[in-house]
Amino acid sequence: MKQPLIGISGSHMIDQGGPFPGYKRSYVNDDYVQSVLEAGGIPVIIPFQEDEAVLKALVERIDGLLLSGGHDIAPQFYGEEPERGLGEIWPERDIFDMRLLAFAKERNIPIMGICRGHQIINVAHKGSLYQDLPAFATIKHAQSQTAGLPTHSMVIEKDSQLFAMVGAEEVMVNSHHHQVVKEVGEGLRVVGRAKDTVVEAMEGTDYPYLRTYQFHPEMMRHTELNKVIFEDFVTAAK
Ligand SMILES: [Mn+2]
Repeated sequence: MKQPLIGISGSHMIDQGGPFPGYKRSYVNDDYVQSVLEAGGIPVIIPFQEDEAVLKALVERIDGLLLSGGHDIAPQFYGEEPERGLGEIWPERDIFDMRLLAFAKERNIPIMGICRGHQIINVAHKGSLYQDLPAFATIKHAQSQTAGLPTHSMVIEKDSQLFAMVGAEEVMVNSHHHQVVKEVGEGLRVVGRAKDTVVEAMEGTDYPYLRTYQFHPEMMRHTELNKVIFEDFVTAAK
């Protein structure tokens, strides 16, 4: 069967030193690329840019969309003022990701969101976020060590697609976030939570394939969880 083309939303990196300080580069973390490859897909980086017609034409050529991690979401997109704990924002990328999401949904292609991607999908579905870890989040969600190391548990809803994939009610995940889903967006349901109730995974309820993860399965390469999540997504995109 044809290998599906998986578009991965890109970010910018600004050179801090070297021959071109301040120079802008388009990129995604290599773990996204490798995880898609290992699952049998053909990864393609979708560079950040603001031409809507080009984005639409690009999404018409892919078989699945992966919204990747990055900056905090600008709170203006869910009707809030910035709070002190908000991190760096990039509203133009929020718009870029929301356009990719809208064009992908027009085509009914499989969509997966990771970390910031999970959050932007919630906001695009009229949900909201805690701008910084709320008081009830007592588990360490910014693990500040080895990116792929699973450090906290996630409890999975038994009637979910995630449970069907993982085959267990509990699994260990890594954690690199300080924003958290607050109100769950329309057409989404929570299917995985940390034991402090922080939302770690969601699924679309009225869309063929929409999965979101607050943790970073792409960084957990060589784990069974990485394999099942990416194989499920790439297979759905075939
Ligand atoms: Mn977490």
